[in-house]
Order: sequence, then C-alpha cells, then structure tokens
Amino acid sequence: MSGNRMIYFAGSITGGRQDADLYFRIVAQLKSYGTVLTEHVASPTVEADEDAAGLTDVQIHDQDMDWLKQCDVLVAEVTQPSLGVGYEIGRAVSLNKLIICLFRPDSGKKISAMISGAVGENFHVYNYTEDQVPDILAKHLK
Ligand code: 6K6
Repeated sequence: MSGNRMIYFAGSITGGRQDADLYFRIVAQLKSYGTVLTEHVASPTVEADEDAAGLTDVQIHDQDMDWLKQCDVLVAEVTQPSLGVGYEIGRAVSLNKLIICLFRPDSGKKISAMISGAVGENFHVYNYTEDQVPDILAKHLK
C-alpha cells in the first residue's frame, strides 16, 4: 500500500537554498512511505538541473500542478519562506489534500500566520527539530 502513496515534497528553491541538505534527508525518509514526485526540490545541484531541464516557467508550473493533483499528501518544509511553497500549500488546500507543514523555530524565523493559522483536520503544522521528523512522518504516513 505505502508503495502506491504519492507524496509531493515542497521546499524553497528561488526563495533560498540554505536548507537543501535538510530537504534531502527528509525526502530520503519520505521514500520509505511512497513515491516522492518532486525529488528535484532536494537536489544539491538544483540550479544546474534547472538549466539542464530547459523548461519554461509555464511547463514547470503545469507539471507541478499535475503532480499536486496526483498526490495523496503534501509535505512542505516551510522554514525558509518561499512564494512557490506558499502557493503550492494554498492550491493543495483547495484540492483537499492531506498537508503536513514542518517549521523549525530554532531557525530564528517566524512562520506566517496564513500557514500556522490554517490548521484543521487535514492541515497539520509542526514546530520541530530534525530528530522529530521520523515520528512526525510515521504518525501520518504509517
Ligand atoms: C528544477 C530542477 C530541475 O528543473 C527545475 C526547474 N524549477 C522548478 N521545477 C519544479 N518545481 C519548481 C521549480 N521551481 C520551483 N518549483 C516548485 O516551487 C517546487 O515544487 C517547490 O516546492 C516550490 C519552490 O518555490 P520557489 O518560489 O522557492 O522557487
């Protein structure tokens, strides 16, 4: 069953890549729960990948929206603010997807009230440290 689960991982790209290593480690854990549709978000060479992919912005947007529609769950690392990630979260709400947002308070950053205030039955926001990731993912995905 878990092999069929489609997971959309969202993390900052244009917004800043300072957490890219952490995204990679989260995606590695997510792979044990299903297919991660958006592995490129965790790529250490995302800029070179972008150039190589040669996609237009419209193609990127439309592909990501297709994946978002296909997915069963959106996992978003939201510590590094990103317009794209915020947009994906809003679209996922409209699609009634299960949403798990991960925010690290020890970053010194503040999470937008539009994310922390959106909590509901299918919308979860965790203030976390990295050692808690396995338990958070297991709670929702096991
Ligand atoms: C990257 C690697 C290969 O090709 C690329 C082209 N760029 C993007 N490809 C796919 N998704 C993208 C790209 N740029 C942004 N996104 C989506 O927006 C991802 O799903 C991220 O979760 C989110 C990041 O938004 P920004 O505003 O930080 O870029």
